[in-house]
Amino acid sequence: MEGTASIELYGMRTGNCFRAAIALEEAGIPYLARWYDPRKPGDDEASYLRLNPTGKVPTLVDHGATGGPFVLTQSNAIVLYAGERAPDRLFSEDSLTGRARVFERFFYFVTDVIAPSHAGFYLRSQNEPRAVNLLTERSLTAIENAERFLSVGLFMAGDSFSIADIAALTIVGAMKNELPWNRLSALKRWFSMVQERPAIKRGAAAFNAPV
Ligand SMILES: N[C@@H](CCC(=O)N[C@@H](CS)C(=O)NCC(=O)O)C(=O)O
Repeated sequence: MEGTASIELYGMRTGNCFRAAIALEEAGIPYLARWYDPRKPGDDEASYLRLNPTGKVPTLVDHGATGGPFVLTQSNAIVLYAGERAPDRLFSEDSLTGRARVFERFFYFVTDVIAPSHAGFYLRSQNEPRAVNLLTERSLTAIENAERFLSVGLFMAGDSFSIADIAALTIVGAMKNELPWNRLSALKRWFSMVQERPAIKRGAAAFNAPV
């Protein structure tokens, strides 16, 4: 999102970076997407490592934060930061229990779906096919089990869009070719619906024309 951006988001075209960009878009927070590829860091490497010593993406820098520039280096922390700034848009419910449900579903996707999938991605590079298959199956089963969330509400945590949908969207998108869509009618309906959201389209394209 263009505008008076005091926020820079460094990243590239990966699920973790999309999640961060989509959260900023859905929250209506202006930011500047800055391309950084950890595998081809070039001359920017030293300055990037000062921001994020792991060398990974995404990294958010909020130049307008109280007390000076504020740096965040975990995609899901960036999602929560965006949510804190626009709770009505991203935490969906204002009741204690409604908000707890949003966090339950958000962490379901982060810990039970995204984490095993990322571990599997690493093990693929270590030539561990059996472990990769086990972890991939675990992620896919957890996505299939999310069908029940959608049988009682339009979105992952009820009838309003929330950070739970952002966490779900990026990993369902990444694993879409491996999912048994014929037995996931609610997930199919949800996936088509959320992909049409303008903020999601903008977030998914944030690193298409990098600065
Ligand atoms: N837990 C971190 C993971 C970040 C991460 O692994 N980023 C990948 C791209 S999706 C990366 O930068 N990989 C390059 C590398 O490991 O050198 C997050 O969610 O932000």
